[in-house]
Amino acid sequence: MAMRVLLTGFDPFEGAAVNPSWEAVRALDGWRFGAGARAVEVHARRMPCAFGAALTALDAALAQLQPHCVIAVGQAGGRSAFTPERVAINLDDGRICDNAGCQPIDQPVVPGAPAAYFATLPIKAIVQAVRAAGLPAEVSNTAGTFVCNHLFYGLMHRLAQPDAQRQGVRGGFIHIPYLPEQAAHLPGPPPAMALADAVAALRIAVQVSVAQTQDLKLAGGALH
Ligand code: PCA
Repeated sequence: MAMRVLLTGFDPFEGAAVNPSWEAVRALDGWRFGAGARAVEVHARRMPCAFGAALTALDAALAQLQPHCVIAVGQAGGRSAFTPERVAINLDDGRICDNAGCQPIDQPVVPGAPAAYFATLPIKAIVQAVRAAGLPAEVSNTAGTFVCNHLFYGLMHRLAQPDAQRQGVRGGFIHIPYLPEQAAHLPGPPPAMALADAVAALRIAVQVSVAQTQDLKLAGGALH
């Protein structure tokens, strides 16, 4: 029985034609590596960029695949690196409307649930391994307050429930930069990461996540 890894990416949003997160995770759909007890199979699923609907799609993917590890991925336009997120907060505060036209302001993702959850992926080990491959990576200490944080929080809340805990299911979220073809048409222009590089970094994140349950004690903080 192979270990199953669920990767999620998002629909394009804010008028964009593509979302690098879906382009990157779908490139790894069906990827298998390792053998015997160490066999791993990767499944990619596309999430709507909408509050609520994203968690409905996540629930369907979790129920169908029963994954051992979940890595959700989203676009963070303007970032210059592959950024595993440290913390999900119990807050929806949309700067813009989601794809369903909703813009919740200061609402909890899950009423009455904890203020925050930490990712349970080895985020510093991922950053170190991605850098060792020659690609820019750093820990991020905020996933924002839009649909990415919403999905990340919803995921970690589900994984904090006793059945997921008993099974040792781990999860987290990684934000990735714009694709060069997006940045080319934006004022600035903002930093970008080629799709092949995002896919290579994600491949490393999957391999490190299944191989390592303990994170490394490396500095990954920020002053502000
Ligand atoms: N990025 C947005 C939502 C979907 C995505 O790819 C975010 O960072 O919240």
